Amino acid sequence: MRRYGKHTDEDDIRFRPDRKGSRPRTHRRPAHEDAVEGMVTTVDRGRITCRVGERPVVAIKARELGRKGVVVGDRVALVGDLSGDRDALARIVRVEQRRSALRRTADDDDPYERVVVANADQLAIVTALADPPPRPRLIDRCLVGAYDAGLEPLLILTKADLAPADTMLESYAPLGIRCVVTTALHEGDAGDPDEATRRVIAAVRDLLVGRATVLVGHSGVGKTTLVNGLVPERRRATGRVNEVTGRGRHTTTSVLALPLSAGDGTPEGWVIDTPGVRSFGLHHVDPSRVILAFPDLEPGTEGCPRACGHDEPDCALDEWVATGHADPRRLESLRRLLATRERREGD
Ligand SMILES: Nc1nc2c(ncn2[C@@H]2O[C@H](COP(=O)(O)OP(=O)(O)O)[C@@H](O)[C@H]2O)c(=O)[nH]1
Ligand SMILES: [Mg+2]
Ligand SMILES: [Zn+2]
Repeated sequence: MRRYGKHTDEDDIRFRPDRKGSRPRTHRRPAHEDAVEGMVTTVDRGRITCRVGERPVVAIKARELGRKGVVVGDRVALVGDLSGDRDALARIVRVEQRRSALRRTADDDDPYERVVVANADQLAIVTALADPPPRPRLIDRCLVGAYDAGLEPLLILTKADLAPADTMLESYAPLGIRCVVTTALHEGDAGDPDEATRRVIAAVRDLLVGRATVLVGHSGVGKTTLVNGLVPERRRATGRVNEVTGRGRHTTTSVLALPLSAGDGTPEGWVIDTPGVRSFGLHHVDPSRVILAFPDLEPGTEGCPRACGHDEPDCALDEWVATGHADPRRLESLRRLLATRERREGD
């Protein structure tokens, strides 16, 4: 199968960490009974930062992991120096089985797919209403990517202070995606946010609590600004970066997971900032998985010819909606999403 052909790294995980004492082990592996669990929050070349309890711990992959990839969101087992002190270095001895994997290829012709984030629950597609203008095709492609990865999509429309959200909201209504509109957020807002900002942030936060959410979207749409509003500790860190670089703008260069704190240090979910994407390659997507996101249409595909692309004259879905089984706008949306795989970004 194509999707696992080249990169088998995440399929050779042999055991799970639960049920202490009764876990099956391979003979080759050391036991690492004292290993502690952590979650990968960022990867900078070979250095992997994990959150262990409330501490960030820097680690490298143990040799025994071989070429297995470690990405943000991975649950790992660590040994070694877990103090989190400067210069302390831990080793990752195990990567647990992934619950989900958000994949993308650079473009549709590129068979090399990378896992961007592991174990996320939700994909937040962040789109500015203006500056930069919305790019519906990119949104559609991200939606297909989310459905394929089994992540629940969420649409975040930013910069409503610059343009109205109505048209965008209408166009995505048939898909039944949850949407939230944010307005007048500003990067580097010093001090306490005003009441209006607090309300906007609280509305977004409500949709993120209890889950791990990846933010994707074109550069400049306001992802990092939003993350900073959600995770105030991050805003302070960003401020320091700006002082060092002397730049007015902080540009995100790598994937970074931040805990949505409950105030007492326990994470109430994760928000994962990513660098801007210009495209979202869908080389790996199987249309039959996209249809699973349309439970109202899916049963109608039973009458389809084999390997139906659902855009051909004898597709059974036309009949399905004509006989009132589903809203025709839903079929239109499905077809638009499926067609987005064939068209190039920016067409
Ligand atoms: N007018 C307006 N500008 C915003 C808003 N949110 C973010 N911005 C600005 O948009 C620019 C890009 O924001 P940034 O968070 O770095 O975008 P990212 O590349 O998606 O992370 C910054 O100059 C922000 O101040 C908003 O709600 N309204
Ligand atoms: Mg950013
Ligand atoms: Zn069909």
